[in-house]
Amino acid sequence: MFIMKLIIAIVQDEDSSKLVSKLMQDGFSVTKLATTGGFLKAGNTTLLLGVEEERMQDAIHLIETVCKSRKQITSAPAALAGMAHGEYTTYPVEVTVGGATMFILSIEQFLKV
Ligand code: 2BA
Repeated sequence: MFIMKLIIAIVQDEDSSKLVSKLMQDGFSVTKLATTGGFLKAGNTTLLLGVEEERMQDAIHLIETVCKSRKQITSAPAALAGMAHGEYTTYPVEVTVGGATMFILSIEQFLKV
């Protein structure tokens, strides 16, 4: 019986098509979810990959290769003194985007019925 892992990978939308294509080419099964980051409040992509343990490092390496980390200026909300309750302005902040945030879980059971 195969030991399987679940990789939950949060990636940038612009990296997702290329990444899914490469994963599929390499024989991985992928589910792609449209998600939203809590900080930037912008769309990102969450991929679910159920992989055999022995292929897990291959999948992680592919994700690392395709998803490049880069800096981005964005605006963050800020409440200033004198503004009415619920009113916000924004200020520019530099954030690192790209790369991938991965959670790796052990799969207790993998069933297709
Ligand atoms: P967001 O929450 O939109 O965050 C986008 C990027 O903004 C983050 O990149 C990080 O560089 C920056 N950032 C996030 N929170 C911040 C804060 N409080 N102050 C300053 N900068 C902040 P990543 O760390 O690469 O995360 C990319 C996306 O991955 C996140 O989008 C979120 O959707 C997800 N994510 C990251 N860590 C997570 C976690 N521990 N649990 C669940 N989702 C996570």
